[in-house]
Amino acid sequence: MISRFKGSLLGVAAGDALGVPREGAVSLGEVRDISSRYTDDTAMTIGLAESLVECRGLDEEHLAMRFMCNYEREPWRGYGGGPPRIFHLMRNGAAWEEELDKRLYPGGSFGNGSAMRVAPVGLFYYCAPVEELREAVRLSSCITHSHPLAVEGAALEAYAVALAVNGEEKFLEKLEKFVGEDIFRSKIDKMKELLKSRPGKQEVVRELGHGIEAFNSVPTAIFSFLYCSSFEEALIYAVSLGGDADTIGAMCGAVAGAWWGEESIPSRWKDNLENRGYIEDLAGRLYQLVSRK
Ligand code: AR6
Ligand code: MG
Repeated sequence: MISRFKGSLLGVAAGDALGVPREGAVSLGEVRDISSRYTDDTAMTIGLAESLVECRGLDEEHLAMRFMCNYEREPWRGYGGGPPRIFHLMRNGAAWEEELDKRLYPGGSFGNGSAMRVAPVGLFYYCAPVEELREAVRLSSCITHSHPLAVEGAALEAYAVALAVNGEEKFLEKLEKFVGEDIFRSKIDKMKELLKSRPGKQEVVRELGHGIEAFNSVPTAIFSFLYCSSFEEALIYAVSLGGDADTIGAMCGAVAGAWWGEESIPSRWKDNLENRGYIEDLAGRLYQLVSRK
């Protein structure tokens, strides 16, 4: 179990660092080696894990402050458009509870920024009732992403991580029962069709998307995990789809690492991962907390 926890968080960092050189790519090329730095996906995943460990559960206010402080320490991590503006508003006195993303986007942000960081919630709530997991995801998302489609994308990603930690054989069936919003439901239907054939990458991108929106990236990341038969293959595949490659890689890595465990991560990646020791330590502390619950 501890290997699955470590695999998931290291998986985020590996997918993120593998995808960096492919971010925004329209071609369907492959990369096989990770870059020396991870980006906001991993930085925010670390923030969420730190807050869960320190508060022994989800504390929105603590989490909002942790996100803000971690951003201020490393603003160069390649954050999306919204979150830095939200952290500036908070620093200047705006209340984090106000769903500040609604000031930036009508109805709030449906970017994938709350799904990309959510793996620690899936780990922490992996054997809790699904409603508890859903609620914790909602709280973690709304600080920067309050649009229902961002919340749903993050919930789907967290649940996928939880299912993977459990080694759930009825993975896709359970995901189907869990999903709420129509756009995600139709993507899961498409995913099932694609899994029956050997689709070209163009077709996968056309059907599932590879964009920055939660609904155009979370299903793609989960599909990449289901379509491939090892951690390494899944990550190389996810990132080869281009578009928001680092985030699709990170979200695929969270699930694939939880499924195949830490040992499945190639050592040429693990050995080059920035802050590997710290990330592993956080995963270990998260595991200790959960196993004592
Ligand atoms: N209406 C129209 N466009 C929207 C809306 C909306 N309601 N919400 C989001 N977008 P943001 P993130 C579009 O700014 O989700 C980093 O590179 C809009 O184009 O909330 O944290 C990470 O690695 C907006 O700019 O940021 C991830 O790849 C975009 O979605 C990514 O950024 C992102 O939403 C995460 O970004
Ligand atoms: Mg990205």
